[in-house]
Amino acid sequence: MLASRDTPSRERRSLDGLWRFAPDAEGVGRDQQWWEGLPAGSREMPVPASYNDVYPEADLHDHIGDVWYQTDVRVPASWAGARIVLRFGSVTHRAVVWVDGTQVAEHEGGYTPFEADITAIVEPGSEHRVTVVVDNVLNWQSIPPGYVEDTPDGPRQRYWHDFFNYAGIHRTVWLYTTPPAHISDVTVVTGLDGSTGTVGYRVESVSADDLEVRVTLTDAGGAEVARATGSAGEVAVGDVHPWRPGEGYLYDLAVELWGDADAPVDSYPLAIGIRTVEVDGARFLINGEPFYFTGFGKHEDSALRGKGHDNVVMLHDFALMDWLGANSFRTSHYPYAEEVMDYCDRHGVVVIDETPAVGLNMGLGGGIFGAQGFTTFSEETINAATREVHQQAIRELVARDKNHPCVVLWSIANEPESDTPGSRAYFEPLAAAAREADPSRPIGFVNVMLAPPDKDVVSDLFDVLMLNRYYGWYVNTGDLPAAERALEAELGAWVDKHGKPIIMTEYGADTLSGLHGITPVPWNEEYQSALLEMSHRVFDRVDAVVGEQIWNFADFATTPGIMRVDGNKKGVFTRERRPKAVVHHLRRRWRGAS
Ligand code: BDP
Repeated sequence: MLASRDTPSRERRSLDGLWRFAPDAEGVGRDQQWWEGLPAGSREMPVPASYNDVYPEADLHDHIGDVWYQTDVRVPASWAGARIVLRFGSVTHRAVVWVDGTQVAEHEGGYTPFEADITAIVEPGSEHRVTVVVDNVLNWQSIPPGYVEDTPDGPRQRYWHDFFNYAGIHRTVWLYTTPPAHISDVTVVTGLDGSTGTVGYRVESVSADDLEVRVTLTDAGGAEVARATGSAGEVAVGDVHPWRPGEGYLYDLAVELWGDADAPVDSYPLAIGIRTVEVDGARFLINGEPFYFTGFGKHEDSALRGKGHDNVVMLHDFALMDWLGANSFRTSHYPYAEEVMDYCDRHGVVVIDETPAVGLNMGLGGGIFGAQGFTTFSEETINAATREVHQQAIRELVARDKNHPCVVLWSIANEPESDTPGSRAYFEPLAAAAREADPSRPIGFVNVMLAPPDKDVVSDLFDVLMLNRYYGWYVNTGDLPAAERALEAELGAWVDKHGKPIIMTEYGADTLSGLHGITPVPWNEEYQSALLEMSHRVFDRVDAVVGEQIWNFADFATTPGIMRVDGNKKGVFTRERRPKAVVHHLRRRWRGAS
């Protein structure tokens, strides 16, 4: 799916700002047709943002079910004759959208964009009402899954993942135009052969049978380096400047539809990076060279905004990662905002791009992260219908992010059950679907500690091993010598069994900022440093380890639990992005700082 862009043939208007807002605790809004007008007394809500932490009431923080957003927008008179589209960057977890009295869109899944062609409904020059009902319920057929328990005190949302169920309109809402005959999708796959780069492209368009597709590639200095005509083809770039980790060199692929006139009917600029990604034995290659991932598992999470995209938080986080020398991160545990992906393209930050499939594991947590006593994969729990939703989440992620050079690996799930026949049956078609959606990139899933090499039954379906391991924290707690031996032994067993590259996608220790001790003891800052230093010693001894991404970049909000102190504290920064002592070790290790 293309992002909305300003081009000579396209215009756009952001609908971000304060919308009218009404929680619908009784679930009556759909029957009462609240799209005709929200009930009296409705409040305001910023877009984009999570709604949970904006007002002080616990009821809204813990709301389950529908909330309604509404705004008015005047469609510019100058848009007469254009195709007009309403586009949402993400609405968590599902949405129905009306323009005035007409339903125009319905979308399942909280982290990928969707849009509606509203040309037939709106009149340029007039004002129109846009209404969105946002449903945050997690059920057995949602990704991520959950269920609502009826208790004597009312409903309670249960789920198996370790971050707060923030909801709302989390990303920018655009109203934009295209010409009636327009470019609807572009797919680019790049290659390198010595000093020559190749750019394979495919353009899809609508109502454009009589039009010619022209593509022109220019370098970062604006000089044309290649051109071609036709809806699919390949162009070669001599003396290519590849996109590299740490250096996000981008070319511009101008895609145009031409008729008889002396200007294109439609034009769409796509920033592309020319690079290759490949798994070779136990090595992960970018542009044919071994790449070692350093960085973090992150969250889209900050005070007040929750999961609402915020450019200040985004830039500050990237500045801190750069300060540490981190070259990569994983979009744990859902696709991040499109602005994030664009930033990574421009700056050469390497991304492991993950779907929202987290918490597909009823064996985890022993009651800590939620209710237990379920079978993960069964007719009544995670079933064929869930798999369809999961498959759609994979397709939508690839459709959105396929052209981003920063994305080097798809992660189709985090810590799912992966040691039972049911898990194999569940994942086999999904691995195939991911490969079909994008044959050009490696795929993987993130393996949980409960499924070590002698138990795991799905890793052979994937190209890399991504391992989350908590030696020294959840096991061998406080005993780092024992943790060191156990971690090294397990990594050795993975090497013997699979011989694939291993990326350590999580390891770490909850750490209360400001808590110090002469001796490293769990929860103090000295222990976080000691645990990470121990882990790094082990990684350095195992050749197949090609990456280390610490859990987590920053402390983040979770559901309440006896293992959580005002959230998960495994950040190397606090939630306010103040450093913990371990950052100095990381700067020395990743940046060579003294
Ligand atoms: C892993 C999860 C991650 C948790 C982390 C932890 O992938 O979401 O936050 O452990 O326990 O199970 O801190």
